[in-house]
Amino acid sequence: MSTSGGADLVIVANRLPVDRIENPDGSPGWRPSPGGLVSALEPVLRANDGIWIGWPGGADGDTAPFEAEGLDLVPISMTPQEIEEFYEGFSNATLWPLYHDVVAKPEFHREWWDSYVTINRRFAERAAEVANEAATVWVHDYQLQLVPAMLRELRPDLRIGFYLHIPFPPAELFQQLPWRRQILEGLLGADLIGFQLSGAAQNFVRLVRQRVGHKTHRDVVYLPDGRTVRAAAFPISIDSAGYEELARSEEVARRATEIRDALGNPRKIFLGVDRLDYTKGIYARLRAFAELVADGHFDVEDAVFVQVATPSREQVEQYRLLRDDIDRLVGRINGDHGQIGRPAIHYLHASYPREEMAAYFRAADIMVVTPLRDGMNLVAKEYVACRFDNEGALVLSEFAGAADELRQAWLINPYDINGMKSALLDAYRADGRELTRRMKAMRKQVMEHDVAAWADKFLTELAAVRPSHGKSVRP
Ligand code: GDG
Repeated sequence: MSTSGGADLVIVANRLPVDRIENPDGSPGWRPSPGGLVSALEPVLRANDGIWIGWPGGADGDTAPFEAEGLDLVPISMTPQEIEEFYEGFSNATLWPLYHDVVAKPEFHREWWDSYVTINRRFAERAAEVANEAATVWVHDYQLQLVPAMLRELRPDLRIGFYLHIPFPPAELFQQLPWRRQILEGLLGADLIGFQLSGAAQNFVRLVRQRVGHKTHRDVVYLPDGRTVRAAAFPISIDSAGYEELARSEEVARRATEIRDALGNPRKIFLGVDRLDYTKGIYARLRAFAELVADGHFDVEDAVFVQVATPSREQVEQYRLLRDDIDRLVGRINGDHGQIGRPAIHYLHASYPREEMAAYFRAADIMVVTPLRDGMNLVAKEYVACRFDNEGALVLSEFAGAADELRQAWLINPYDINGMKSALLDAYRADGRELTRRMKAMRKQVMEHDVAAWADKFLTELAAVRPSHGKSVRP
């Protein structure tokens, strides 16, 4: 933040990039939350007197800006009722399922919508206060789709970008939303709207033409006031070199060996790593594996499945139901196929440090990523980045954004259990040459397109939409 208290670059995201912790002396403190977004944006934030606006989690009312890990942070507070209606409700029980192919039924409640508007306004007003004249504001994700238009109204001098991390649904599904027009108009407040895939950008442009009636040509929307908005794909990535470096470390190598030993050194280890979310296809994946065991293709000496499911959105009913379903399925599979001290599925409902995840990636022979729908899926890319040995197989859903880039994975339709079973078997049986051929090609893609390149491309193209408007951000 400059001495005037303003910033030339403002990131607006639902969450701040830090987690609350308790210091050894019992005082409260902050720790940077793990994730590529923070590490990608940190250098740009530093170079541009940047500020990050977000919710710190929890329901305290503190709104004073603070510094943590050298980042200038501006907290947005929410009451318990707002958390319930805006976050658990409209964001995670309306928009999340609607944008993921309606794999769960979205709930539409007018009070939730009212709360969504209130909170979006709170973020927009705060951004309007802290942004310098002609600054760049980059708004993130589905929780904040109204912020671009609200902010533009308050501060027409700003350059505004928006990035959607999750899929943008086809018109046929988006149409269900009672507030569809408001969402489209909210997004159109931005100069550039980024999506994971070009199909999502096309869905958006088509909806704007049909529902709002604006003129469009290819990826550009022409507004009646003469302004243009571009909607394009910017597939997100990871800190690829950072993951590779971690995977190469001795501690991670040692821990990977320890993990294999603890699992009884089976011939092959299958691995799943996901937030415990119904979009991730965990249930069908475990069933496919269990059927392969039941069919006699392998027993617990040959193969085990490790599923790490990170706790997520535990206040939302659908997530509690999913947890019960998975608990029951794992219990049944292990009851049917496990041996004393050797379950078929090792199920960990917990979250681990990055180093531990890298050790799992190194220990696993077959990474199984089978979402029913996923914007990108970073886990698939992290696995690839960790396999500097050019070994390891990736089984990947066609419905993850990552499938567009990782063409050499064993691609599957997660709704087709038999197809999934044969892909798991093929990956299990593949010889070293085949694995290396595929992994090398995927590594080229992931190592050459990292998250820093993603952020750089988005900010460069944001500046190019209306070159004479707004200051330039230093990449
Ligand atoms: C959304 C979109 C899009 C998971 N468990 C642990 C842990 N993780 C990390 C993974 C990965 C991240 O969390 C999850 O990212 P994904 O991309 O797989 O999925 P979402 O959380 O749904 O993310 C998605 C993404 O946004 C980015 O735009 O790709 O499509 O849905 O980095 O490694 N990390 C640690 N411990 C865990 O236990 N440290």
